[in-house]
Amino acid sequence: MRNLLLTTTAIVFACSAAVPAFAEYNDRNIRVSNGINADHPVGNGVEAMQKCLDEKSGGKLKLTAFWGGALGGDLQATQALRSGVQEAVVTSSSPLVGIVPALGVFDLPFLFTSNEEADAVMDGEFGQFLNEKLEAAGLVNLAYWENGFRNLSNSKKPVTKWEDLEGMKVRVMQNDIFLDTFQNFGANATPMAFGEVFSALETKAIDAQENPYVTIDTSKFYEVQNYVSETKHAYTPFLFLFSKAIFDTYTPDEQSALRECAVVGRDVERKVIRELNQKSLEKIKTAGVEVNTLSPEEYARMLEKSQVVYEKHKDEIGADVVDRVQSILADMRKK
Ligand code: TF8
Repeated sequence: MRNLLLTTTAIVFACSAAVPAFAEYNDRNIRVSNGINADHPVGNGVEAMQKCLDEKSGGKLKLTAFWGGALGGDLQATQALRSGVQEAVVTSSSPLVGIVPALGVFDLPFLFTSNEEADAVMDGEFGQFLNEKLEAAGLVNLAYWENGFRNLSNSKKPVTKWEDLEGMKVRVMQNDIFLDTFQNFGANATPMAFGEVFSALETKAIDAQENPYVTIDTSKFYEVQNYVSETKHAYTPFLFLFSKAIFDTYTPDEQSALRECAVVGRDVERKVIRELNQKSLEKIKTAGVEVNTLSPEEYARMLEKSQVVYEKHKDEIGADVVDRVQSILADMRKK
């Protein structure tokens, strides 16, 4: 009898050493809020992320998405994460500079010149470096998704050079770098939460706003704007943020499933948004909006004109942060 007991114990021990402990998943309802609408590619990303979570957790980790700012704007939702009352948000980095000043690096005008540069910076050690700053502020960034290169729309006239912005009432995000960028071009820049933009354009309280083609399409700005100028003056990322207070209560399996699946969602979202970009542009044109690009000369003049914005904001972003991204980009451009 005693021998049998010993043998059984030995077998149990042997098994537990060889087989990893059973993955541990609890039922979790994860609210993810967004300012954009469900037909934006973030919707495809969330769907892909859910599929991945279903496979890993056997349906226990559930995302519930809220669109169109239903749980508040980017900043409000992010504060709800920090105080642990909401799980997740897909937000632009720009409204969060009051929380993590280093994020302002992405607001610097004309920083990135291609998707490849943006992806390499976000997905590499620089993105990780910023993630550590976010964590210290109570925010776990699961992955960088794409918002994209921003273009200017307005109801007044084609913008082909920075001087055309003189006196134009342009809505900017609640962010001093964007404010200065447009003021520096002579515009009358007005910070405003995203949720108010459509009606402000419709009532002509403002003339202009700037966002990627896909947002101009899915948020229906093209219905209340006459001109779009492809300025590509900034590439702003989306962050898939999780409340650190809540994340810390999850099991290691749940945490790694969320991290891995956010990357799966990211890849789908980026693929869809890059395909949609061209279709959104066609849709905007078909709706009767006049679209123009900038000549290389005028693009260079805008870039040149914007250098003061770099100087003015470098210290508040963190000189080390700005130098670091610029040296990564310089290395990439050499190749
Ligand atoms: C902006 C941003 C927004 C996004 C969206 C609310 O212009 O680009 O479009 O953050 O998710 O405020």
